[in-house]
Amino acid sequence: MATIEELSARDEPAKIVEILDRDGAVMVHGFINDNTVEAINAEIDADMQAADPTIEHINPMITAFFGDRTKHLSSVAAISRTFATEVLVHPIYRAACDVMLLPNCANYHLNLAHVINRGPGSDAQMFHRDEDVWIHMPHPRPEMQVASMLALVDFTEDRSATMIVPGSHRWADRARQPTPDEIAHAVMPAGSAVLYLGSTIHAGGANTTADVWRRGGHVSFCWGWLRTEENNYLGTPPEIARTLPREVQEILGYGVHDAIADAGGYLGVVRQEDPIDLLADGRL
Ligand SMILES: O=C(O)CCC(=O)C(=O)O
Ligand SMILES: [Fe+2]
Repeated sequence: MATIEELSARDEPAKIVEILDRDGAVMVHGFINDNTVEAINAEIDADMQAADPTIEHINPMITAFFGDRTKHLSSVAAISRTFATEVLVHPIYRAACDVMLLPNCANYHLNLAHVINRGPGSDAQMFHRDEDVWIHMPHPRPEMQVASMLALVDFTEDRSATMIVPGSHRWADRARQPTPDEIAHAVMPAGSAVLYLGSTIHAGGANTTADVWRRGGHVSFCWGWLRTEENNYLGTPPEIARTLPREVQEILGYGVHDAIADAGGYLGVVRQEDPIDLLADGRL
């Protein structure tokens, strides 16, 4: 069976990013500490209890992708301040995005931040590449997305640990499907994270337990000039964004994307000004 290389959050970020680039995935133990895990879980608990797994029937595409036994929380930055301030701007995400994304943008931003709670009886998800949401981009293409699953409970094989196919980011044949021996299971304790690239094949695993849910933070970033999967300005509106630190506002996409050659112009202005400045002085 394939494996994902395991490092620690105390390792050199450059080493973590090197493995991510080489294998398309890397596991980082101790990505957040126990107190942070506990705080996030406490802050999202009420919303998670209230979430209805069958609500996804509203959008058949979502149900097909996640199944009907998964509870979702979207726009987690608007629900959990700890998640917003300690996860979204985590230095290891920054290190990975600096290397993988910055060559093609002036800055990167959050693509989405969900908590995915896969319930007992969930079937394994279909294998996919997260970057395929941008279907209009031809291949081959540079890496446009850094993604991750952050364990908010222990991830075990029978409890939907994410399945990842190391090396698949480099497969020339985009239609190739993984064989069982090419699939690794991201088994890891709460607080660890598995980082993977937008081009890496993966899927949520089956939950074969009788009664144990699997809470995982799905967090991804993309080029700052690319339309994001989740509308983060509406998901975390100015009323909430203005209470968050500037670097969180920036990662949510509130700042402008400054012009760089060949990779997007001066994007995201409001009344020709940087919305971050408008937020700071109360004009937004
Ligand atoms: O829940 C998981 O482990 C993976 C989820 C996933 O791949 C996705 O939402 O794109
Ligand atoms: Fe995915």
